Amino acid sequence: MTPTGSQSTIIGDALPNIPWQDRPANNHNVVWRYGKNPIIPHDLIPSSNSIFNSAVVPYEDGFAGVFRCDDKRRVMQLHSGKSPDGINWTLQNERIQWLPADSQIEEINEFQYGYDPRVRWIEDRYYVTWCNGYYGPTIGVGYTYDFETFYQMENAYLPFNRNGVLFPRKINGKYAMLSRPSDNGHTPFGDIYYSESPDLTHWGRHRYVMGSTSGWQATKIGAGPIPIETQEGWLLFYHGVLTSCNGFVYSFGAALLDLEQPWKVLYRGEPYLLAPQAPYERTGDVPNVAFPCAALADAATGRLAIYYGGADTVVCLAFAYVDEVLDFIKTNSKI
Ligand code: BMA
Repeated sequence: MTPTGSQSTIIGDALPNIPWQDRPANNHNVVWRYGKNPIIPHDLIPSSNSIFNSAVVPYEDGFAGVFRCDDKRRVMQLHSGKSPDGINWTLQNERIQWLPADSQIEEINEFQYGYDPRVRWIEDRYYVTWCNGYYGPTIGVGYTYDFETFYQMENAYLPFNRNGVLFPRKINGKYAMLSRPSDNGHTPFGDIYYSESPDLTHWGRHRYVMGSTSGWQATKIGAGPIPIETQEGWLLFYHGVLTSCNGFVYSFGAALLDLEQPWKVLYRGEPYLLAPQAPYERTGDVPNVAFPCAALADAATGRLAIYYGGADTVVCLAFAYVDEVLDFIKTNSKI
């Protein structure tokens, strides 16, 4: 495969400082790993047992993010971080203390746990969604302007739900989110749904998007990074899970969703794009997990940098060209 030229189908901003490493000459995969993975070790900050499944965005001259840091009690926490280059990170040792966005939020603002964040600039601020403990997992919603002070809004849904992923802009005048209704345990099922909201508080008009199928995505699936807008549709990286005789195995692949009606799946790649095969994906607190929560995109070159958790222990980075991902989805789709 040859690198894409200077044009790409991404609708969005150029990101000249996107972290990047060319595909090694002997690598023929559409998605390839950063040679110095993992980029964040499990003990980057003194308070953490493990750091993984985290979300980053361009911020000022560099990058910022919200990180899943399980603490040494093994409680799942969210921490803020910043980086000049998207690879070397400084994380706050203390967890994010969510402030109620308004007085009605105070009664749900008792933080139980938070994990698997997603972050995106939408209109005038950085919105964060995460799996929020409220008598079981549901989708927390909040925002920040500076990655120092964070405000919590209403939970989007009733428990139980996970993998709440906002679209980067309103669609047909409404905010839009993917999510994965679930149960209170290690859910052995799971399909992706679409919901819309006039105000990021009241969510409805729920639509089925797609479900588990076979092979690497036989047990359950869930949206990964914020969908990337392209001229051909929304590019969605998502994780898929299979149940082996040794437990769940988390890989990721991609699908293309209709721009105006994103619950309509245009193409869906049958093979995975990345499966847990590197040592840091195979070995850790939860073996055999590659779990993407963020992707940076450079509209000028079509370069993508995908951030994913390795084995529920470390943060890893992988790269791809958007046009090659789209080709892969289209030529390997049964839809
Ligand atoms: C899911 C979530 C993810 C985790 C995965 C594998 O239910 O907890 O954060 O990566 O399990 O353990």
